[in-house]
Amino acid sequence: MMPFPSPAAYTRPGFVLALLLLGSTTADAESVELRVEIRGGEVPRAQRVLKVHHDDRVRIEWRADRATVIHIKGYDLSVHADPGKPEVMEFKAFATGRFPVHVHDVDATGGPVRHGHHTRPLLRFEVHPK
Ligand SMILES: [Cu+2]
Repeated sequence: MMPFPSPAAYTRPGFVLALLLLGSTTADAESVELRVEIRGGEVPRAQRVLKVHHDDRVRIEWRADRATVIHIKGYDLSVHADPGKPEVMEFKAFATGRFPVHVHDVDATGGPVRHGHHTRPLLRFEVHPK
């Protein structure tokens, strides 16, 4: 069972509650629901590492305050979130390791601008062995 953080633990001035962890234990893998809110291209410092376990079923809801492409490097997953339109990634944590998550601004065609990989990662997605 993943710990269920109290909302107060994640409250920071200027940020709405941005991360919610919901765990449900089964015999094998857990389902992990994460909710991440990006403001001004950042998440609060306390949320810059997302930890799950190998083979977990992961659902991440991304919210952003401007048009943003969110990209988990290594897993090669990306979504395009617009303000007021959260986007969801659902996948199995098939590979262990530490994966940077980048955000990209969106160009006129709606595609990602390349420069995102030259900036600091938004956060790191960690998949730990069981
Ligand atoms: Cu990227």
